[in-house]
Amino acid sequence: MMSTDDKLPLNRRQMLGTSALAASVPALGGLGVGGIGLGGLIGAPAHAQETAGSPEVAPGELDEYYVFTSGGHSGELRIHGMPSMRELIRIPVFNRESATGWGQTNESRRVLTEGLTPETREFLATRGGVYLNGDLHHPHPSQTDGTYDGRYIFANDKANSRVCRVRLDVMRCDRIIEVPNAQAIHGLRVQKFPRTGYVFANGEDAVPQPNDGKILDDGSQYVAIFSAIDGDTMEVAWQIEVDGNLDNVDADYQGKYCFSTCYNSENGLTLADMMANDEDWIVIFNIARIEAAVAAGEAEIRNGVPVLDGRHGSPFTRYVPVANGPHGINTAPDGNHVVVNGKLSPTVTVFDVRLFDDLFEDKIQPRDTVVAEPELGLGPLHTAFDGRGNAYTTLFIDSQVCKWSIDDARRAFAGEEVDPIRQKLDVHYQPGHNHSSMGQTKEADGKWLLSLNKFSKDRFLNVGPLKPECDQLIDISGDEMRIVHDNPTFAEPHDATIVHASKINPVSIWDRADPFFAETVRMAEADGIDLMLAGDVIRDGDKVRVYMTSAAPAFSLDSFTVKQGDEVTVVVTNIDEVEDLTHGFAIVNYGVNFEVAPQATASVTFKADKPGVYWYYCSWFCHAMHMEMKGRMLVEPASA
Ligand code: K7E
Ligand code: CUA
Repeated sequence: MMSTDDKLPLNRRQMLGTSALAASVPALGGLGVGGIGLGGLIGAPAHAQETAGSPEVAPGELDEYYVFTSGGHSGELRIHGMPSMRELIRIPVFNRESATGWGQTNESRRVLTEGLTPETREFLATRGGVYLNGDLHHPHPSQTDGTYDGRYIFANDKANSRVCRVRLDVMRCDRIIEVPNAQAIHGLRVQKFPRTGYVFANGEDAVPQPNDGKILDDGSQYVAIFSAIDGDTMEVAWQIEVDGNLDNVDADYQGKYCFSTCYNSENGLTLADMMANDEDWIVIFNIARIEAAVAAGEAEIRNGVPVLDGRHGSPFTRYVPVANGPHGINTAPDGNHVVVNGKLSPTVTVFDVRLFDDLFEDKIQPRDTVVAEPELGLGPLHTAFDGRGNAYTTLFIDSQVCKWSIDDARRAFAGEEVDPIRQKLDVHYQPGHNHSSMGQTKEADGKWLLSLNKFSKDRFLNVGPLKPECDQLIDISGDEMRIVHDNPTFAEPHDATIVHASKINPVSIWDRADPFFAETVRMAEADGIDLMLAGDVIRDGDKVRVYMTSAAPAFSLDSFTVKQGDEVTVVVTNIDEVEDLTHGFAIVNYGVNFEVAPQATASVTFKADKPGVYWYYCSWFCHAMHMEMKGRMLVEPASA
């Protein structure tokens, strides 16, 4: 077998080497706790701190921040409270979820299917109609003028090339679209200014265009696609073809540029090929030029989407070389600096967005936009900011967070004798993303840092071969970083957004006019049913619609009768108006369960193909008589 090292330039091997990356995985313990000696900077101060940060939130007290955490290949979105790090709720998105019926109710299936391409719908027809998996990495709330506006949160699905939108008023996903032409939507960030606006989404993997059956075993004929999705309509506004591939993305605070990392400028199809070159690049997108070209009709319409060619030489893009294998890309809250994390290089590369105008006018060379390139340690993946000029970069291989000064890094780059590194702190273990409170907005407040560590190893009771990840809360309010809390998380938070609670204002009771179940309300109206008073069975050929209300502790129907072979739709409306009084509807041995929150309507459609008596019951504990909240579905045999 060919060693990848043989293909790497010597300097890259010395800096890190693929062997070091590979070796780090089995050798985590050795690299994790002690760290690699670097000038006495390593290690959390063991003594008590004078700084204020405590993770304790007393019983009955509320957290100061919402943390929107990705569920990775669990496919869901989660909300934690910070600083307690208590898990508050899970919002199903790309997954199938048992407690809420996500993926089973008609309302959720509408969300899961209506944004799919016709080809995908056909593909799923024999697979239950919906995807059962997803890989949600990057949850990012909508912004207005550089800070959160409380409307939506957007996220990617790497596994099935989708982008979702979750409403922050009801904390429910209301729209999922499949992004055509692109494959494996990975990096996702939102337009910060003037508002969101665009949701920027990277198609990580290059494929033949169109991907209609030609294999083309030469990667140079594959093309990766960058997409801008309109966050209001959830339609793809435009796409642009790039050279190489696309990993992570971020946007500026001026509304002019967004930028992505590329770790496979080689268009390689194997690990060795992807790492072959000494350098990869970031690609910068000029939003105004792209919009003008789309408006002028210069784009090719491909699968319904305007697509422009942004490969080398295009007026829409600029490619800036950086060391091999960059990963995260993060805009600082100062509005000017963009940090590209080296991954395979121990450096991060800092760009100044104020130089991008000159770059696009060809007044300067691509590398002239680099203003700093500090060497921080092994495996820099992502960077967060405190709003006081400091950056915090995760070092995957060193199992550390490195705090450094952007200003000092600039001075060092300009030739001054100054060390930009302020502190290195061991984390446990192998951090990916990290996040600071409000740190992806111009309101970064520098209080908390969350390190999302990929391995927990010995930090928790052993639960067998499959172990949780480990999220660590770090107080960054003082001069020194200090770990104050560990919490395990299930597979696999990649990314998170920490939002001050004042920005988020969810409702407690559904509005009866909510569009989420409007289609079901329309169906009832067509049947002449008032859902708030319903207790009806409507037969329409072999389709049967069963309408009932739930009010603790009873459904309005004690039983209903259908015939074997009928297509049955059960519609439940929760007429309780009490906060937190959610009911559920489960049919025993029929594989049905869903949740109906106060004033909501939810429905499910299934084939009544088994005759007999089947009890249905309320599955969300709602009342002292919750156990008695039930009834019978009577399925008469077809022969009767
Ligand atoms: Cu670094 Cu998908 Cu954001 Cu994971 S990516 S770590
Ligand atoms: Cu209604 Cu339990």
